[in-house]
Amino acid sequence: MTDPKSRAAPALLDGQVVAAFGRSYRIELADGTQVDCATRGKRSDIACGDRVAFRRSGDNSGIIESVLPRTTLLYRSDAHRQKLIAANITQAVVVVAAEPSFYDDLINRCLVACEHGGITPLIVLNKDDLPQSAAAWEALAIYRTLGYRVLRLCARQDVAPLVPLLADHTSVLVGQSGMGKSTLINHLIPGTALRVAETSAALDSGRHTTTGARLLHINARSHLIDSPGLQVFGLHHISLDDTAQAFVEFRPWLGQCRFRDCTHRVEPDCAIERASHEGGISAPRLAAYRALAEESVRARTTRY
Ligand SMILES: Nc1nc2c(ncn2[C@@H]2O[C@H](COP(=O)(O)OP(=O)(O)O)[C@@H](O)[C@H]2O)c(=O)[nH]1
Ligand SMILES: [Mg+2]
Ligand SMILES: [Zn+2]
Repeated sequence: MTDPKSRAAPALLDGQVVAAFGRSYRIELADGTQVDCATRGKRSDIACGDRVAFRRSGDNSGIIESVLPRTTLLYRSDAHRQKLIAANITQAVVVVAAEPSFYDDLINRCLVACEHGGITPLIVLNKDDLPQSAAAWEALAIYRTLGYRVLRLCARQDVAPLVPLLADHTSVLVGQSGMGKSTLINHLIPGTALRVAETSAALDSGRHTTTGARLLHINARSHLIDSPGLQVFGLHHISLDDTAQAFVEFRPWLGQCRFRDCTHRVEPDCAIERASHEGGISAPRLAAYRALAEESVRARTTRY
């Protein structure tokens, strides 16, 4: 007699995605065992950091059956698709450097994504050994004024200033390629040996590096996710209202415009516009909001 149970599907197991490369995922179980998993069909809405239920299909392989509810999700989207960056993170470390030069646009987008997603942002100016760093630090004053934490350090020499800020967090490192994210991780978690300095040829041609995201353990309670370099950060999934809310210095004035559905771009008697004239909102931040608002309005009037 065959035991009916021997033909039953393998047990459902819980694990966390610790590496996401295309549609391949490495899942870690609570005991530290790792299993390489695929998804059913063309499902690709799984991010590094996700907790999943999976079944083994072989010694070291498995199939993901479902994604467990997330506490947070950091993702970007353009008109056509969304790209998950990391899940279940509590903090996003936005890494910038004086060389190659960084874009305020990307910082603002990261801040909006964090505010919207309930993720604590932290800005790190890396490569503080470079002479151009002093000017870069000044350029970041605007974010310090808003109350964001901004740290300066030299990943190659000393990552100690960052260590206490990572305690008890699952942090994702985000930023343009070449800012030193992999260098930071290699120094924070010795033995990691992430590839440093992806070839600039790949960057120049505008292609994304194919490297996926990886989750690494600093200790039992603190974890880091290295994400591939971000050159673009579309926020099509965030509504106009939510975008305005995500600009923290707008909050005291929201709801005081003449029109209830004011988009703070062109409308008369706009409280945000007034606040910018009176100095409560800086010109670059208002411009950053308006650029995002234009994109949002365009995305909603173009249907596909
Ligand atoms: N001068 C200087 N260069 C650094 C520092 N940290 C990283 N780099 C260099 O910046 C380049 C990009 O580093 P990488 O870690 O690959 O950046 P990622 O693309 O953000 O992961 C490499 O050539 C690193 O050696 C630093 O603190 N000072
Ligand atoms: Mg890297
Ligand atoms: Zn307004």
